[in-house]
Amino acid sequence: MRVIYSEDHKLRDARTELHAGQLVTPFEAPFRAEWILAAVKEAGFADVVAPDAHGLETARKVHDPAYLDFLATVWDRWVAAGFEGEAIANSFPVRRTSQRVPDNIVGAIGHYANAADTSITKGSYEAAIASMRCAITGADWLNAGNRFAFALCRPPGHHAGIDLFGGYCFINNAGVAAQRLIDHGAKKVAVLDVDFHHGNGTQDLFYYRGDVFTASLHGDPQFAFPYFLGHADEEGEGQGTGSNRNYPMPPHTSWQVWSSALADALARIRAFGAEAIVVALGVDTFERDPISFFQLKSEDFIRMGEMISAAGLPVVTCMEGGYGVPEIGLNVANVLEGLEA
Ligand code: Q9C
Ligand code: ZN
Repeated sequence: MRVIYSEDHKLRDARTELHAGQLVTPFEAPFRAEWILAAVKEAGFADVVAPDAHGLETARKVHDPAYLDFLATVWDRWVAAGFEGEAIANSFPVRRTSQRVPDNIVGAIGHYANAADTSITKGSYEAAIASMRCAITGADWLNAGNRFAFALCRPPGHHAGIDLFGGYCFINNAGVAAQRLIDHGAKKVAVLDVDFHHGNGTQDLFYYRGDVFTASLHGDPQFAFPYFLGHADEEGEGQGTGSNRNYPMPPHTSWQVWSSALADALARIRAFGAEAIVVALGVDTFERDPISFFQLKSEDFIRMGEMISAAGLPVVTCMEGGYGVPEIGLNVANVLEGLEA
């Protein structure tokens, strides 16, 4: 298992998250990657490397280039407008409104936001680029003929859509990794999203494409973020018809129920003919995650890795969510151990 990690994740260190009507210290914070890295090393995964210095070529194939330009410049534009706080979207193009991009930075940030929970700060873009580079470097480890890589991505990516940020995500790292595998000759790949939250961004990237199968296991959007996508009847459209599968599950879902959804997703990934799996790994399915409502226990994450491994395909795992509690590190290490078992 090669592990790819960049210190530059620390450049993403916001002071504020709009949560429950207050500006709180963000759940998605630098300690997460530090705890995960320490636990992964402690578990014996010692092959830790820095990512290669990739540009935006791959990201431009899954994101709107104008959106990537926005991410690169939003902080400077916010500061130039004279604002002193962190950049938070508060006005949105919703039903029956124009979808043109406003010149004003407050309008532009609303246009590109799918939630107001993700304050943009100095360094957020640079950290998102470093995170994306981890994912690409992980994909390239598979392209070189290896079976397993773990991209310790931070900030996470699976809520970032074609031209949308939010849910703590800016660039869709798992989506970029999938594109990288395709660009290096894979005809079909799968993104398997086991984060507690629906992978709405990844679904958006590939919804009309037949070369990337997307499956997401998550809290039912009737009860959980991202609320507006993730239902079981979203199956892909056009060329992508049948290439998206959602497994929404209710509060208190335990391993017994969750793992049967995983088995179904893995069977469909095999039937699709995927040559590799990109796992969007959130460990916010853990029973004591502070913002989620599933009941997985630490030992369940070993079984999760074993089940994914039994599909027999190369796997690049990209870090997504998992918050607050010390067990996030152990739970990630357990997935990696299960994969290699
Ligand atoms: N303020 C990931 O796990 N906010 N993102 C929900 C807490 C959004 C989670 C309520 C949660 C996003 C990558
Ligand atoms: Zn999550």
